[in-house]
Amino acid sequence: MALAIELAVVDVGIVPLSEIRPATFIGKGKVDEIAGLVKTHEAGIVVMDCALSPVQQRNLEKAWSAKVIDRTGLILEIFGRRARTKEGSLQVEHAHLTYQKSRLVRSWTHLERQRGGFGFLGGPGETQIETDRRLIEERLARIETELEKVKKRRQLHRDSRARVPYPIAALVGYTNAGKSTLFNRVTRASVLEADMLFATLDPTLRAVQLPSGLKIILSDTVGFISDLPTMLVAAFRATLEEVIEANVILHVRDVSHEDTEAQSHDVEQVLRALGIEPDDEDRLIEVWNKIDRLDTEGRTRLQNLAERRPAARRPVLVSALSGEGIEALTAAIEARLAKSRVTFDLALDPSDGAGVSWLHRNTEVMAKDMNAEGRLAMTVRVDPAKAGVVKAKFLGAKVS
Ligand SMILES: Nc1nc2c(ncn2[C@@H]2O[C@H](COP(=O)(O)OP(=O)(O)OP(=O)(O)O)[C@@H](O)[C@H]2O)c(=O)[nH]1
Ligand SMILES: [Mg+2]
Repeated sequence: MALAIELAVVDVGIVPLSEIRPATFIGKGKVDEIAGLVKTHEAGIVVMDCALSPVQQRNLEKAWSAKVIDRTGLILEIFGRRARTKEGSLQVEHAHLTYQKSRLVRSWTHLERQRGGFGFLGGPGETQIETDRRLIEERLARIETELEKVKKRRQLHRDSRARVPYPIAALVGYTNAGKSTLFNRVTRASVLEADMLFATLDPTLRAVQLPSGLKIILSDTVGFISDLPTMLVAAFRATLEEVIEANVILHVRDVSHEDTEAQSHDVEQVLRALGIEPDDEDRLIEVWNKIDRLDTEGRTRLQNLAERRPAARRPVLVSALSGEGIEALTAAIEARLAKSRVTFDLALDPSDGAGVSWLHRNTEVMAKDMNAEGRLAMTVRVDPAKAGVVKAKFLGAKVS
């Protein structure tokens, strides 16, 4: 994760802990040892994969004369660099400030004693901590108002997209699983794809035409990670709204990763939190990615595992990098979408230009032909939600 924000890592170590020290998290001997390392390497930052209390962080910074950040701090830092849209940046800033605020509250007594009464910006009698807290709260309130506005605007976008007849397929998965690579492979577009964590922070949407001619909207999303700080889960829920509304969800897994099972489990937890049942075979497709990295034995093992699952829940083995298995994947998407879509066989008056163009705009036109009676026969497919409108507009339409 440190590499994800281009930090040059000079040393890595594991510190065995028998108990957590309230003052410094790790033991005195280790604190001294790391102080030596920081000095030798002239390191500016020490990253600790744990949750530090504000007091621990301050004590360690003092002992090492270096900046100390914990897991949440690092994730916030990465998110901050990756946010590309207005909403993304606002959400990250919101999470960051909430994090700071919680630290201010918890370190209240210490800070108050240290800086009490000397608040530069504060009114009479206001302590620094109160000023900091007030400033943070004001900024948080402003961000919330702005987020509301951005959200409303996005809802408008979504409403206009709801009028588009294309179904949505969303890519979800653990960070670095290969979602963006797969997105590119399928759309042949170019979005930021990189060997770094959280390369995609804001959802990316693209319309694609599947080999059968069916147009869908493919949505790339932010990667999941284990132990994501709760405040971030909340802040990033919004970026996953596309997923909640998707007709098909592709769960992309890096099956060449040693932790693939645990990662998959984490992703399923998040999906459940979003109200999506990971076992919903009508909506979910598991994509087992990076099979090019497996040896013959590993491949056979996975193929066997996949084949043991019932057909409706069988994962698709692919390599987003080499393109292997992509056809099977698009076929699986088609099959999944066809299940939930309603097909109509309509017979229109050939002079009904408005009707024909309405159908082209609002449905997926699968066939159009003049029939023996001189009527225009059209076969169209729509989302169940739209079936009523089609029926109402084209009375006498038969559902096939
Ligand atoms: N060998 C191999 N590498 C792959 C494959 N798919 C993706 N990668 C590599 O895995 C790394 C991560 O890929 P991304 O597509 O950025 O992953 P992501 O899931 O979008 O990651 P986040 O956006 O960070 O959540 C990149 O270096 C890709 O080149 C694959 O099928 N085979
Ligand atoms: Mg990505």
